[in-house]
Amino acid sequence: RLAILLLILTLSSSLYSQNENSTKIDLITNVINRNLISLDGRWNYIVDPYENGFYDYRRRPYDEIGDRTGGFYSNRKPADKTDRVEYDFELSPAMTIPGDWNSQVNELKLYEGTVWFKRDFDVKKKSDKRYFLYFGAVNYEAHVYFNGKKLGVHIGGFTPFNFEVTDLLEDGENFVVVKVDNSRRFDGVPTVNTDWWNYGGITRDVFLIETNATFIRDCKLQLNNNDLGMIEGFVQLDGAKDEQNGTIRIEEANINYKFKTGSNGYATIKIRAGKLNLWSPENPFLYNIKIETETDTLKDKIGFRTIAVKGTDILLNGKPVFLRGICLHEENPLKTGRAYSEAEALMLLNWAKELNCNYVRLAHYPHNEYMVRTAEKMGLLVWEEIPVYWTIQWENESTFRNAMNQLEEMIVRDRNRANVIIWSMGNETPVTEERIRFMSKLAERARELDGSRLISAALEVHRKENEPFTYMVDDPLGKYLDVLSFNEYIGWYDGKPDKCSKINWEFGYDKPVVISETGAGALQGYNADSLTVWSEEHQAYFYKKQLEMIGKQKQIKGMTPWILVDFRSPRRQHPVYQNFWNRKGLVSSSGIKKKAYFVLKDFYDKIENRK
Ligand code: GCB
Repeated sequence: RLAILLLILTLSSSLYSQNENSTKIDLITNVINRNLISLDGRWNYIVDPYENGFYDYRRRPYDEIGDRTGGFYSNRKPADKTDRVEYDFELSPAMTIPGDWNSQVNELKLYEGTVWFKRDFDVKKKSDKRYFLYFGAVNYEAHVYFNGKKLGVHIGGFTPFNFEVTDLLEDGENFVVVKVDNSRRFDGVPTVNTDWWNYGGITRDVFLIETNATFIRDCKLQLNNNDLGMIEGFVQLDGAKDEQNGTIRIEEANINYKFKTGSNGYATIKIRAGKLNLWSPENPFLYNIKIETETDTLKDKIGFRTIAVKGTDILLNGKPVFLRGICLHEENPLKTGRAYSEAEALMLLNWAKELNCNYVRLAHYPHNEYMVRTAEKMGLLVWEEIPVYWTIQWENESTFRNAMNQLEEMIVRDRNRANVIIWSMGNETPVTEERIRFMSKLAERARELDGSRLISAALEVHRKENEPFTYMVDDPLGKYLDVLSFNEYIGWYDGKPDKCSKINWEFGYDKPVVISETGAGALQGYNADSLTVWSEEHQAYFYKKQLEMIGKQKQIKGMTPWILVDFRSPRRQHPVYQNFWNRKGLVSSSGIKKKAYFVLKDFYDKIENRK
């Protein structure tokens, strides 16, 4: 018995370490401009609430003990009529990927747990190429298997990841199996309590990326904030031929820059450019960039601008800017599900544009890449955030690593986007020592990965002692931030709208202030007087009082009221006014603009014309 136990232990530990040393590599960026085989489409799925396809009856993971008969990862078929297999992907239903399961399958509307997905595909394998399996996002934990072998695990529902599959790929038929688990966890990021729908599934594009043996995996090209004529960054190769000569061509700027990568495949880039056509909301100009090395060519469209803080001003290309913004979730209210496509990004962002916004806060997690790129083309500045939301386990080391990983994947994916100006470390987190340590370390890492953008976080306000109408923002985390942001709901969660007229503000830092949230709920089509909550008139009145207050504060350099569109949330249970919808949208769940939309638009029009 001891021998058997030892055998199991060695087997499982060696297989376990194989998983740990999975082939997951650093993120491939700019994927839409690469050679792609799309794996979007219909995927078969098996709902597995007891994780029967993952654990045996002693709760041992099949993929760790190397048992291919029970584990769904092997996608086994009966060998003959005497062979018993208790699952079958092909005979199981299918759903569309990308796509969350809650909005596609009625019985799964509130489901939280494990669902297995499988997709077959054919490929003509080229012997001189490399292949990577890329996921735009899977919420929340993904175990990924390729032709029956485990590639690894990814945790975090809103950022991309990839695995190399060159050696596992067959010329001809292949299959991918993914175990997706969207159970909420106390140690998760976010944790168990959020005010949004926990859409599960493979919620963004899946690609097989074909690259050359040595390829350009990543690059960064952005303007130096202190020097309008200096483009800086790096090029990173991946592959055996790491020392190469390369060129960066930027045709519209007459740039033809030569570089050499070193023995780590890395080259530092410093391009002295002439006068550039700078990106701004009024002129969202993108240059055509072409990077060529001896073994690869990669294109992108990149805009150049500077973003900085001076005293209490935010300077875009050296000039003070007021951020006329709005918050949004990554949700399409019309189909009621996660948004993942360019068309959906366009629909949502158009509502922001018509509101006369020059800025959006992508709350509360990294949105899909189409959202960021579409905003960039439309001239919308962007705040991006990781889901460090409300009450994270601040002292838990693995929770911290999880948050860090999500931060890194977000920044690495988007650090070439000119419109992204603020990285947010989180939302409405409590003022404690542990949380300061946690979040200041994130801020430090964000600066390391991308020193060219501003760092912020949505903080909270508190009342000054013995002064009921003096509100302060002096969170010690503010010390680590470039922009002081906070959420306030005076007139909704806190008193009636006319309370706004009495408030004095004290900001503990001499920094630009951008209100990251304020808002009130209203059911579109419900009309009453301005004191009746849930009516459109009440929401419009709330905005009127808020904007009067905000308009007087000189230190406020922008705002993103909560929120552009009504969104689904299990926390919103009033049977008449809510029905699982947070109704703070300025646009309703059926796409109709509420009265308050026009109050805010009017305010933004005036601010724009003030200049
Ligand atoms: C907040 C949260 C946001 C909520 C909102 C609300 O402060 O940051 O996620 O949805 O309030 O509607 O209460």
